Amino acid sequence: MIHSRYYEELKKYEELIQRENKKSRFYNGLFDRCEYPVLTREHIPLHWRYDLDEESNPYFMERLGVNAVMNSGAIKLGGKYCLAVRVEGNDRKSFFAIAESESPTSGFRFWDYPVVLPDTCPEETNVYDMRLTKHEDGYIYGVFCSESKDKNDPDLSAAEASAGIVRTKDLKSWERLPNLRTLRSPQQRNVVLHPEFVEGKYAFYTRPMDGFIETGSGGIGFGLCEDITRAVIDEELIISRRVYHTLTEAKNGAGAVPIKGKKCWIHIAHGVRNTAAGLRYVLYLFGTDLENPSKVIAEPSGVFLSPLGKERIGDVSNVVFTNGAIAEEDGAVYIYYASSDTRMHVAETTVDKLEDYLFHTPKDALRSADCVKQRCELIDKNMKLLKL
Ligand code: M1P
Repeated sequence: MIHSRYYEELKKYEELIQRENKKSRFYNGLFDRCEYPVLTREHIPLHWRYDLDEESNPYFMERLGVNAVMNSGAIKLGGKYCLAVRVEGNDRKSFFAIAESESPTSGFRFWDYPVVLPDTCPEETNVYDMRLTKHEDGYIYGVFCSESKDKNDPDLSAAEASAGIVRTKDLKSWERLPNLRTLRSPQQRNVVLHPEFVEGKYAFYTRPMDGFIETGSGGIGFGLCEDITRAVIDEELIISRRVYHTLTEAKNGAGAVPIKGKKCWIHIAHGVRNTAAGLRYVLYLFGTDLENPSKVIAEPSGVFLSPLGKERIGDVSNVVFTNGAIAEEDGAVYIYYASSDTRMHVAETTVDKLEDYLFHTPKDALRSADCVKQRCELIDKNMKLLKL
C-alpha cells in the first residue's frame, strides 16, 4: 500500500513545480535574473528518492536521497525547453536526467527515469556536466566529463578526467562513442562540441589539463577532428588564455555551446580566481569570427555574471557555472547556470544585448592606472551629458 505521507509530499512537490517564476528586481542591462531557481533537489520526483510502500518504508524515509542538481546542458527539442541536468545523489555520484518545460523559466519536470547511458567504460566512476550540441550532421551530441581513479597514483584522490561522447536524436536512446583523445594533453574537462563543421571537420573547444586539478598555463583550446566516432585531436590552439590578475587567473573553461550571433559566435565561459575564501567561479564572454570560430574578435573585460545573494552559498560556495543556453529564433537567449554546485537558475537576455556587450564593453586594461583612466573617460562623457 502507498504510504499516506506520499500524498502530503506530492502536494508540496506539485506546488513547487507549478510555481510561477518572474523576473527579479536585479538590473544591469545585460540580462535579467529570475526570482527563483528553475531546478532544485526538491524538483527530483518523489519516486526516485522514496520507497513509496508503507510496508517496506514505514517511516517514509528517503532511501536514495539527492544532494544537488546543477550544471545542465540545454536544448530546445519539439518546442520544449530541455535540460540535461547533472543530478548528484547523496552517494556523491552524478548522473544525467532530462527535465522539460513548455516555458524557459519555470515548470521544469523530470522525465520518469534518469538517462541510462550505455555502460561501456568499466573504470569510469563518475560522469558530469554534459553539453548538448545540436550538430549540423543531424545528431544531438552530449559531451561530458568522464572521471576515473588514476590507478598509477596511490593518492586516494588522484583521478583522471576525459571527455565522454554520446549521441542521440531524441534524448531517449543514446549511443556511446569512444572518449575524445587529445594527443598533447593528458586530461580534459569542460569540452564542448561546436555545432557546425569547420573545414569539413568536427571542432571541439577543449581545456588541456596537466592533471585532474592542474590546468597548466593554457586556457580554452580549439581542435579539429576528422571522425567523431573515433575522435582524436592532435593540435589544440589556445583561444582564451588565462591571464594574471584577471578573472581567469587560476583557470577557465568553455561553458555553453557557442551561440551563432549576427556578428560573431557568442561564447559564455567560466573563469576562476583564487581568494582567501577559496576559488571563485564567474562567467565571462568572448566572441569569435563567424567564419573561423577559433579567432577571437571580441574580448570585453571582466565578469559577465557572478554569484549574487543566495547564489553565493551552497555545496561549493561562490561558484556560478554554465554549460547550457538556448537561443530562440526571435533572438531571445536563456542562459541556464548553476549556483554553488547546488541548484539551477536562468538568466534571460538577447543576442543583440550580448553582442552589444561583446563589442562595446572596453577591453581589460590590465593595470589599475589604466583601468581608472578608462573609468574617468566614461565619467567625463557622462558629466558633459548631465551638464555637471
Ligand atoms: O566546483 C566548481 C566546478 O568545478 C569544476 O570546474 P573546473 O574544471 O573548471 O574547475 C567542475 O567540476 C564543475 O563541475 C564544478 O561546477
